[in-house]
Amino acid sequence: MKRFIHLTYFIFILFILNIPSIENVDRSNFKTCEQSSFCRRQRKYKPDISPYEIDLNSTKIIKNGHLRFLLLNTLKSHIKFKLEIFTLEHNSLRIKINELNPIRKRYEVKYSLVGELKLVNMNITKSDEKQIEVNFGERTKFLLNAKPFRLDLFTNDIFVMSVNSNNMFNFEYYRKKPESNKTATNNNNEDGMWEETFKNHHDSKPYGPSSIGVDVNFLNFENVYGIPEHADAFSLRSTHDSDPYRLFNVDVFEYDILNPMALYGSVPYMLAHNEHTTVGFFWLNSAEGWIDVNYNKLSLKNFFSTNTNFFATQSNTKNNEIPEVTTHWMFESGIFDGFFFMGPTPRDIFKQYTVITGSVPLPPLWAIAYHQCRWNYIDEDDVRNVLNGFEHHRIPLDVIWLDIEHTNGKRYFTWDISKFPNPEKLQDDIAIYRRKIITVSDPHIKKDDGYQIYNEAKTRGYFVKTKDGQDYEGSCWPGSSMWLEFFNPDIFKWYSQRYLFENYKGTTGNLFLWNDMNEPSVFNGPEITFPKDIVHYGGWEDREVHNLYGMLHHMSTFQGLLNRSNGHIRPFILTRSFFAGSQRTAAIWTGDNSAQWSHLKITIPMLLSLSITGFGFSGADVGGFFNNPDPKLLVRWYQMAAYQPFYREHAHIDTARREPWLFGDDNTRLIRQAIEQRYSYLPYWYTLFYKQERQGIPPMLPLWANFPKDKKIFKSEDSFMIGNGLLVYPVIEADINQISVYFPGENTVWYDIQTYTQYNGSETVLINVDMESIPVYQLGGVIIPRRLRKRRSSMIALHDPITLVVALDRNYEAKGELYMDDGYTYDYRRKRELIYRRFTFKNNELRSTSLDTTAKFHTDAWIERIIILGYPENPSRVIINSGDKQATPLHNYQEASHTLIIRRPGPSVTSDWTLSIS
Ligand code: NBV
Repeated sequence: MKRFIHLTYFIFILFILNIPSIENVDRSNFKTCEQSSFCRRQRKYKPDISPYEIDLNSTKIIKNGHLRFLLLNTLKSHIKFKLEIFTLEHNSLRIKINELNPIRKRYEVKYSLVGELKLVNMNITKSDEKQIEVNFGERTKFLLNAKPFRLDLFTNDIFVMSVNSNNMFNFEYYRKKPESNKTATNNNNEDGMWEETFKNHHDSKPYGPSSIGVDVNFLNFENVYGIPEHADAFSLRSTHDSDPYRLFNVDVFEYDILNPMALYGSVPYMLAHNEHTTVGFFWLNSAEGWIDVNYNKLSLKNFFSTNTNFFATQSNTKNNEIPEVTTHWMFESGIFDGFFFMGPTPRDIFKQYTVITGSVPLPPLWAIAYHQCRWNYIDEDDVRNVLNGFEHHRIPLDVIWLDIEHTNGKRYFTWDISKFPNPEKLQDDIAIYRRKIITVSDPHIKKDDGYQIYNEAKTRGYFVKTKDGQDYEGSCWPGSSMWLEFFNPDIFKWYSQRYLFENYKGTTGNLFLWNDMNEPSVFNGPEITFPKDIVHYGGWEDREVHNLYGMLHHMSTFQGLLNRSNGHIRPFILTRSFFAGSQRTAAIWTGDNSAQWSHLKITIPMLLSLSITGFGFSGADVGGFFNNPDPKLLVRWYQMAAYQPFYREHAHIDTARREPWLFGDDNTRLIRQAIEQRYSYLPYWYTLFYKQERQGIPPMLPLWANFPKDKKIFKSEDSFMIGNGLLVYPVIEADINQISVYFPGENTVWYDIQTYTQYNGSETVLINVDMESIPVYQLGGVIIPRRLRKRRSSMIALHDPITLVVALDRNYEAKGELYMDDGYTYDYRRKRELIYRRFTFKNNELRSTSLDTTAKFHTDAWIERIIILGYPENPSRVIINSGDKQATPLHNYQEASHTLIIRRPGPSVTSDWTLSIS
């Protein structure tokens, strides 16, 4: 019966969306740049000289670190803009441009920023009527040119970025609708300024044009990255022959890969990297955006002479030409609010962006372990059988998920009691191995007077309104639905309270949340989402705030989960839609991918783009959401995702069941091994997630983040790193028996984590692979903590002993860290109940010291094994000193692989100790 209902929905959706085939996305549901009138207008704007000029006589020093100027459009002299410059801590700069006296207030995003930004002093080193030059931060400066307006930015005296050097700054000020245009026709509608129709959807544009375009150019760079979410290359491709990259949160059914179409989330943040510097540009704007990317050569001859010396030091200043990436950013409304991160190192950039927008907080330990999901686990028996399957096949598992069918007719916060008569008991049973359950909660509310949430929200006027002030009604999974107005703080709070135990009946402290469809997805809306002219709280049109809706939804859910434990237990939420700042309260996944090798492959660039733009906790559906993976693809997916931050198997309701043991014993074993590898590295992952909270460094990194000078890897997207210690080259092609592995870095040495075979840096090696292989290498110089005992879940392994894998570099040295806490509460912050240890190997001694002496955490965990890779000879003696105790643990030396294994050295992970080898 359910199947039948589902099928009816499905056909209904195909009908509404006009989807002719279910194989691929129907692009006609989504606008091209040509069909989005502001993009069309901005894209063709390119005057020879920019009409925008700064009146330097207007310069006002508001305070040290904050300047204000008047910016004029010389073609429309009555329109004035204010340009503000803020020099921020950590080598960052903020530039805001807004109309001086707009006839309608323009929207400024506040939700992405964490608190007050700290200003630092600026030093005006030159100022005349043509330009001003200002030093700030560490060897960073900007040059503001008045006529025309142009901003040049320098890191370590090297010219890195410029704004409006291609004259594309174009600010559509708010204006009164001309009388003659009141009944707009094609002729007097000034290219879509006053209204616009897409398919059968009419956008009334009551306030007319309001878009902003600007060029931001990266000098001496050949690669730019970021601006997720797109199913595209990591090093962004030129859009010369395609549409620009689009940022507009939408639900794309069966998305295609390798194209710039918008997806579920948006982060208007781009990074550029070369062998000297990493820089970033973030335009805080929540409206629909488009970004063109072009790779050029810039002739120095045509460049203004004063700056030529800034290129002199650079290696590729050949033939008086330098590479340049020109980017053209276009947003439909809002203000120009640009942040420039001046680096110079990749780690500086991660810090700089996350100081502004926040970093991913340390998740509960179980959240970074393995998750089993499906649309849908049908009923309580099904859930129990799946859990038994994990027992029977000895596969570790931490979380089981329930999709929309667990509810009573897609009424979120309810249960279908015919299938889940006793959800609390189910959750208690799941908790035996400290496992968790996650239920889905979407933002559309079924229009049904018998549904309490609907009734209350309706009576209180809590739904999003149309331009005429009516409750906006659209269709989604439950049929006719309405959407909650999260922008209103009262509604935000009210929604968060729906998660309280007394309101969300049948739930226990063992249940966490999944927010889906929150772009939002509206089956019969324009581009499957809200009409742009609906009106949110405060009178803002969806046009202005569209990309924030999903973020507010999951932020409210986060608040709700936090309240359930009075702020004691770390929440976990997975969201599909996101914006800059979402990383503070939710993990994300890449939505409805497909069981194809090409989708397995694209996962790497997609997750890397997310990682470097703040989303260090992200993943893709293992196996592919749509369609059925063949066993090889499924196994390869498990193997790759074991080394990606969020690790969840998930599948569409119409796919064949896919639990790990359904593909024959060999494949079950391979999947088990992949998941076991994930569990064995959890102490390392957890330590990296802690560092991410503290320093903004994501656990999954592009190779260049660790080897910034190695030019061979600037475009790599077949491999990635976990922290600075593990290099992962997953097998992402069907039927191959060799892969080509490039080991980055000069003078580095790498160790295969299974065989301990050594490889040299800067070399490419053909590696033989079979279905068992997950090519992963540990960098010499790094110590990695692991847990090698096999357990049912991460949480019951919390106090298990640790194995240290010490990979020696060419100087026979190495270092690493271990972070531990209770795995689920905030006591690590409030009571400092944590352990943060440093391990250093040098001069034949391995030492464990505390990195945080104020911290305390009780654990019985001890060091049960130390594996030293690249040790040159069989030592005669190994002694360990811990406090006043001394021991001589057994050791074993493997000549062929130069591996020294020390068995049961015995110290507690909390104590200081020294291991001496002679
Ligand atoms: O809730 C059903 C699905 C969910 O399984 C998937 O992960 C989401 O991305 N949801 C989308 C709605 C329907 C998709 C066709």
